[in-house]
Amino acid sequence: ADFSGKWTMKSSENFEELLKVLGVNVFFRKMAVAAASSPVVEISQQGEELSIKTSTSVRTTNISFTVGQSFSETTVDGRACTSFPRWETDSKISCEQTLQKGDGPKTGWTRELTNDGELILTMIAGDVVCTRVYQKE
Ligand code: RET
Ligand code: NA
Repeated sequence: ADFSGKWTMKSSENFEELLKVLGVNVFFRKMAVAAASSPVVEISQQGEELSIKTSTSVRTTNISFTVGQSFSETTVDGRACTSFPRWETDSKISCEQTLQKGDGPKTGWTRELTNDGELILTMIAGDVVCTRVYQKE
């Protein structure tokens, strides 16, 4: 699968609940929810290597990784973690995160390309699954 492209978000479920279970207070939660309502995601992929830039007005993240190799990133609430991405199917990457310091709910994400050409991002924390659907710009 090739995730490359510029993606805009079409729907989002449970993003605020995700931040809540991670312990983000209501003030920062509302700020984050507002900003995260119109993210732009740019992905470039060459084989097993992906670079993903996620931009919002208050926070932009850049990650680069090779599927099958661990890398450092941050959880959605901004804590340093070690991530291990792997192919769950040939069109879905599943990533487990381990906090570098302290503890908290178990976190991770998945990114999947659908047959309709959509990108589905899930972010997981404890029992909460946030699902965000993107389409190519
Ligand atoms: C934190 C907490 C501190 C205050 C703010 C935050 C903002 C987070 C944002 C996250 C966006 C994530 C996206 C993910 C994938 O689609 C770090 C929660 C303002 C804006 C767009
Ligand atoms: Na998003």
